[in-house]
Amino acid sequence: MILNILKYPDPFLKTKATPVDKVDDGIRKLIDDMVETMYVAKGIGLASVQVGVDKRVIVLDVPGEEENERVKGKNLVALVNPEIVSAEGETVYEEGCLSVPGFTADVERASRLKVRALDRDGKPVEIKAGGLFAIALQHEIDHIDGILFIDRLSRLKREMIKRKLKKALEAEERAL
Ligand code: QAP
Ligand code: CO
Repeated sequence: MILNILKYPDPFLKTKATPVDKVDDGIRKLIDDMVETMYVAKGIGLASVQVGVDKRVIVLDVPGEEENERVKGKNLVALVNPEIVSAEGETVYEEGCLSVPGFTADVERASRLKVRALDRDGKPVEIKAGGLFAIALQHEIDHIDGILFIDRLSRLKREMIKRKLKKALEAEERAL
């Protein structure tokens, strides 16, 4: 089932989501729906808060280094209750977000990290990440803490993007 993706400035995007206490069939259905929604929207990551669900679940499908050898679904990861246990280094990447459509901005993040989580069977997993995968993990974990990439920009840049987004939204409403 394809889910509706909430767009900024929807106040639900500020939700600090609740941990999942049991990975059951309901959570697995949520994961499947989120994956389907992410692919339809042509995203590389999606968090439960973006589809209006107050649970700590993220899905990612970040292209590998060897683009040519990539098989669809090969890089698919679904994590429940993800936690960053260590982070090091610094990197800057021009990020976008399905909840902030049409906008990108440079965001500074850690370049390498270790994440602990539960997989779709409720089994504990530990992931070591670098490159774009590490950036995407931090972006999605931010979402389940109610943080958008625009919240990590300088005040000036953030206000500029917010103003443009509001204008685009008003133009959309006028067209209806
Ligand atoms: C998060 O972002 C991310 O504006 C995933 O018009 C971002 O999938 C991880 C998208 C950067 C790592 C680096 C955005 C699609 C998709 C748009 C996305 C748009 C269409 C964003
Ligand atoms: Co996002």
